[in-house]
Amino acid sequence: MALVTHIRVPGLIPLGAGLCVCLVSSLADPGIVQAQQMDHAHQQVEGEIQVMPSASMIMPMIRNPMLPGVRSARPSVTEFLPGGGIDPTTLPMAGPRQIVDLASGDTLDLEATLVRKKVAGETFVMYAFNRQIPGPLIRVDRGAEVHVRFTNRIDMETTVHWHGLRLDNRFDGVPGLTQDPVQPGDTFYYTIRFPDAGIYWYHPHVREDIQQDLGLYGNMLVRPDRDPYADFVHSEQVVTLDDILIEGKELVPFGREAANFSIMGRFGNVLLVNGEQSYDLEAKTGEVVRFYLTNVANTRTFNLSFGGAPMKLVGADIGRFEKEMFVTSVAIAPAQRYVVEVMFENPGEHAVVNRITALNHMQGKFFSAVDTLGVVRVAETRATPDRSVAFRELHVDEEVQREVEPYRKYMKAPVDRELLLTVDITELPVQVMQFIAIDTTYRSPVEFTDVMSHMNWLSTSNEVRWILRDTETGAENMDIDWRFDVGDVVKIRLRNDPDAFHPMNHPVHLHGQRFLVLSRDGVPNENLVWKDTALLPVGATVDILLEVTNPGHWMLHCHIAEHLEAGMMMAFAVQPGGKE
Ligand SMILES: [Cu+2]
Repeated sequence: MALVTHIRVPGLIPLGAGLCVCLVSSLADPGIVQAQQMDHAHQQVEGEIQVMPSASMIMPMIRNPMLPGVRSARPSVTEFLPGGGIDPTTLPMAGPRQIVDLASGDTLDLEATLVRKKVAGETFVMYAFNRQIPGPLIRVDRGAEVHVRFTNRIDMETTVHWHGLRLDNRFDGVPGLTQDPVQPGDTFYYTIRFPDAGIYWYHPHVREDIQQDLGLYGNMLVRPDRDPYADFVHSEQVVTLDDILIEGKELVPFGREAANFSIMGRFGNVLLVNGEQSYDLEAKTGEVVRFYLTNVANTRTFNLSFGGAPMKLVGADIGRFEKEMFVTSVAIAPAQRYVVEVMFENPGEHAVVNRITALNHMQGKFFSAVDTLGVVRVAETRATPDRSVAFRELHVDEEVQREVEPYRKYMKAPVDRELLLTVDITELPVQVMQFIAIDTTYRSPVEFTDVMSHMNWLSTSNEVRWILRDTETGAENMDIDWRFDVGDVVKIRLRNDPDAFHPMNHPVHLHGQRFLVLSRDGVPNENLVWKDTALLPVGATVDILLEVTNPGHWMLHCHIAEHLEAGMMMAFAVQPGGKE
């Protein structure tokens, strides 16, 4: 049975400097940055492209405001950093991620603990699963069912959410919906199953703005039954993308009672790959590396490339694309996963970069910026066997095509439900409110960085309420009452209100099921892939098709940690035994 067909392409898409994010992103994710909107940004960039060496140079000082009249303003929350009252020198240093291969029926002991970790020359108290940042990489075969004996040894209550898995509802890790939070010292037994091959991740579902940001995240790699693509690559790398916010010699404190940085989310100024400030990979000439990429950052969307090495986009959140595509870079919003294959044709150093278009809200100017995340050092030695012929082919996954075929007819079907994504902001200092009002004149489809850090820092979930609104009933967030039956296919329209007081992109995540992105702004998606997180740029309308397969009570929420804390979530109920 031939699952893979081959399309020979005459040459690779030319790769050059000065790429615009619009091309890249529209290729990378049907639910991502809208091309026409990015054109606006692009025009403004022309003639004033700046290359900046680091994220920290883009971000102004947070607690040293430029805006007159608000210099003494502070967030309406008390400050929180972990490990209060503990002598940090008694804490173990976090180590690198270990690989754990689990067979069906196995049990993993997982512990969330306080650790110390050195970042940018300073040592901070952070959190870790099994003293590792990222947490253990769990590798299983598709169809496996494993147990996790989870113990909470941090100074906050917590849970573990198994992101992207269609598992039993009671193990989904959502406090107040599927379980009680796990108190410090307590243990919770999770049973997790893996019906779909792909790259997944786990993280707490309590105060993600703190716990996930400080190291509580790890990947799960689910092997397919049979991998017709295994012979197309030489090696595989599982990579997390993250950032952390340091000012002076300390982490910028979090809000104890509620999250700070509620408007745009907490952007870090030090970028982290697999928990480290610099990523180093050795490769051979001609080596084809498959990268499993996960964005674990609170709010930052990355736009990644590998020093001009040709890159093929092959998979996303839950499995493979129908068709492989050559891309110049891949844009990844928080919680999203992408799988890319990169061929390192030439010896030498290839910089791993995050190339973004940013908006200076103070000046209303768009600019380009490039951050280096690490380097791939390609040795003169040639990789064997030669995989260059297979790499230049674009493969079609007939299994995925067969699976999504019945859903194509919904492209033109009427919309069943609609959510408007918007915001309500009150009671910030008047100067800040005025600034935000003016600032909204300049809209960035995707905020790739934070150039209004001080005002962002001041905003907490006491003043900012991010909203999902059911446009039919007017109900908002947890007041929305959606009920489905197993077997339903639901077309949901997501509209990101461009006229909100401060519009922002939102990665919308749905628990326990999978969906297809059918169209963006009315343009049908010709290359479907199963997903659990779709990025909604400002002003975008994205139609998703929810395949309802898994009974229980499930969350739909924005995966910007601070937007979630500021209310941007709802739950929906799925009754078992419905239509098939
Ligand atoms: Cu959001």
